[in-house]
Amino acid sequence: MVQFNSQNDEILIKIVYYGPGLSGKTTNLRVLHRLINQETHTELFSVDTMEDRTLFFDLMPVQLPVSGRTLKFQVYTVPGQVHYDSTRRIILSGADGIVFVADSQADKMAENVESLNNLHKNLNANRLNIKTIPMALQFNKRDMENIAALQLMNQRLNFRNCPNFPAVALTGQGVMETFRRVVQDATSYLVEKYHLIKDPLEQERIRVELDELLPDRELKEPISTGKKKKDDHVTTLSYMGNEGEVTESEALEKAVKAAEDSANLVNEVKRLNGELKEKNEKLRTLLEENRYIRKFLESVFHHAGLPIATVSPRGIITNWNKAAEQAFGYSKVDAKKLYFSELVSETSVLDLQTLVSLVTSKNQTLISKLDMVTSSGKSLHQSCVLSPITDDKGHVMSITAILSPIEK
Ligand SMILES: Nc1nc2c(ncn2[C@@H]2O[C@H](COP(=O)(O)OP(=O)(O)OP(=O)(O)O)[C@@H](O)[C@H]2O)c(=O)[nH]1
Ligand SMILES: [Mg+2]
Repeated sequence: MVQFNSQNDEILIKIVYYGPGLSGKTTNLRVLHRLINQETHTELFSVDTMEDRTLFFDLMPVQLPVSGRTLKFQVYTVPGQVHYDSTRRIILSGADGIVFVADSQADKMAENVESLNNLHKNLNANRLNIKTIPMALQFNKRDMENIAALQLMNQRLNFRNCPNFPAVALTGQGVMETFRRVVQDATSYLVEKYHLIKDPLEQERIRVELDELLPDRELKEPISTGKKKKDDHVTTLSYMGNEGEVTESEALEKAVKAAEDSANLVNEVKRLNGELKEKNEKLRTLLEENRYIRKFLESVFHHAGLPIATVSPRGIITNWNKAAEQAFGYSKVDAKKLYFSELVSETSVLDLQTLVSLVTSKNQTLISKLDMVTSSGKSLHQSCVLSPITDDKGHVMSITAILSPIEK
């Protein structure tokens, strides 16, 4: 189902894990989820299972940034149980790459062969060709007793010389190798088929980058068996219908689409969360800088050699520095109970009112001489610089008065 989005250089590729029941398909995805999740924070979705068996499918979106593009892989498993054939057929639709997970136990050979035939039939039903579709074989459960020799497995199952990997999915062995190979093969197949990238050097770069993005890694601890989904943070999509409805093609198609949509949505939300975190970080830095600037200005204000007051548009003193305390004899607390005009002698009050209304209406700095009085009634002749402090819209919020003594 390869899809391109030329606007943001996205290529969407669908990989399907196929194979008989209990061969280890879901286990492969759970391992990949743990190994890949560290960088890409993808989610693994599972549609509710009966006794841990896949009822619908598991879905894991993997997003890899490669050579300035985004390669988005939707990785699915099908249910292996024989009677879920229509589910398998629908999930195979539009597949760009297949991993066939075979069970290595000798007595499972017949089931492997049957499942491979079933894959052939369902690919045909989707107009896909088992002889050409990019495909890897995984011979899983190599840790078990009574397993078939690899040579025999190849003879019986590897009908077209596919790349093949022995694996113990439970411990992670062989899981990444298989996935990397099918990702590489599906990507190059699509790149060539649709002439997505013409430059062979860039094609080679993509191969190298994909290898780097999907390196071999040890699983820190083996995947647990039994009731497992809890410890791996798998998002379980519950299925509420009954058996009859499950096999309805339409219902299945809708479910596949809905799961894809919700998987993409979850990833988008994660991305947005990441962006939000970054913005919060920037905001925190800005606030910190702001706090620093504020402290600096406060210190300049309080320790300035000249008396400085800030005055509200109604004329009440709102701030009062140390030099003002010394010159006028009012503490900061007392000064903040006064109108600025109360510090001005009767002869200058009218001058002050005119000055304040001019500063406020014209939004300008003005200088004037004022006769002022201290708390003890002593006259002070002051030069007064009145400047407006405005908000973002240019409205005057406050006025600063910087005073300096002058000879009369
Ligand atoms: N010993 C051993 N057990 C494994 C290995 N891989 C998977 N299993 C176990 O095999 C059982 C089935 O594994 P799943 O991954 O659920 O198999 P599946 O192919 O998804 O099965 P369905 O969903 O029913 O088709 C689980 O109990 C796994 O723990 C392995 O490499 N070795
Ligand atoms: Mg399964």
